[in-house]
Amino acid sequence: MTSKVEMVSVVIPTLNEAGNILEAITTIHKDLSYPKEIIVVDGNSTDGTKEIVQELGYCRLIVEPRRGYGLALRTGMKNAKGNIIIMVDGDGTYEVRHINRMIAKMIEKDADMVLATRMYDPKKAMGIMNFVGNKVITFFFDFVYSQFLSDTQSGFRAISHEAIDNVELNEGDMAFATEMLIKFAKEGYSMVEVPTTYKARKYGRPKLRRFKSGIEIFSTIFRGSLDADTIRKREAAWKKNRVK
Ligand SMILES: Nc1nc2c(ncn2[C@@H]2O[C@H](COP(=O)(O)OP(=O)(O)O)[C@@H](O)[C@H]2O)c(=O)[nH]1
Ligand SMILES: [Mg+2]
Repeated sequence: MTSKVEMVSVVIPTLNEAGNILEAITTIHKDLSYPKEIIVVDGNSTDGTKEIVQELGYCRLIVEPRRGYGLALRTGMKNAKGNIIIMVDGDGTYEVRHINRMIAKMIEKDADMVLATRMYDPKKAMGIMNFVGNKVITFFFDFVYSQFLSDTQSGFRAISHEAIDNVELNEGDMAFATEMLIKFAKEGYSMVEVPTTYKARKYGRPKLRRFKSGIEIFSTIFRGSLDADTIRKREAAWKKNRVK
């Protein structure tokens, strides 16, 4: 439940995003209309990302030399002071202006998490492989945990700090985003989506290794489904649908 905004902590993981990070941060700084802090968790980039962030003066830079998207976000979230945490990539692919609308939705729905879904983007900037992989993962996740999300792999989320502190997150890489959804679903936390647009990367290369991450994500979903409570809930949902 998130009924009011005290402060928003924007956590941005970066690994060699020198050509992308400035626009993302300056847009957030200018557009986000709540008290805020911007935390960049950098994986010791070698292309000048850290220097760009430092020069701005108003961002907090944390260097997390250990590899992994999940580890970077976990470190950033541990250091966040706001009651609402925004996680968003520093690669310029997400429309960061939409943070305001995500927070508005969070308050309106009293939600624990708002995800920005890219599935209604008319421009369809997501590559076909990522789109299909995401759809399959999302279908599987929704089925197992009785949810109705359309984009489980969205890395753009507004999250209640209290809720995130209440779940244990262990994944170090891309499966972190899915582990978070699983733990939230199990706690009965509410997750809603708002549509956003998606842009192709202008600079640098994605760090996503599709095959490795795909295996890790499926294994996270599968392992998470093995406890008695999740099986019982799945059975109940299945029976309810069958009666209809
Ligand atoms: N600190 C840190 N950031 C990372 C690491 N891997 C990826 N990132 C950042 O996490 C975000 C998402 O990664 P990206 O390569 O765009 O993955 P994709 O969007 O799934 O293709 C980007 O801002 C990356 O710079 C890492 O090991 N450490
Ligand atoms: Mg990306």
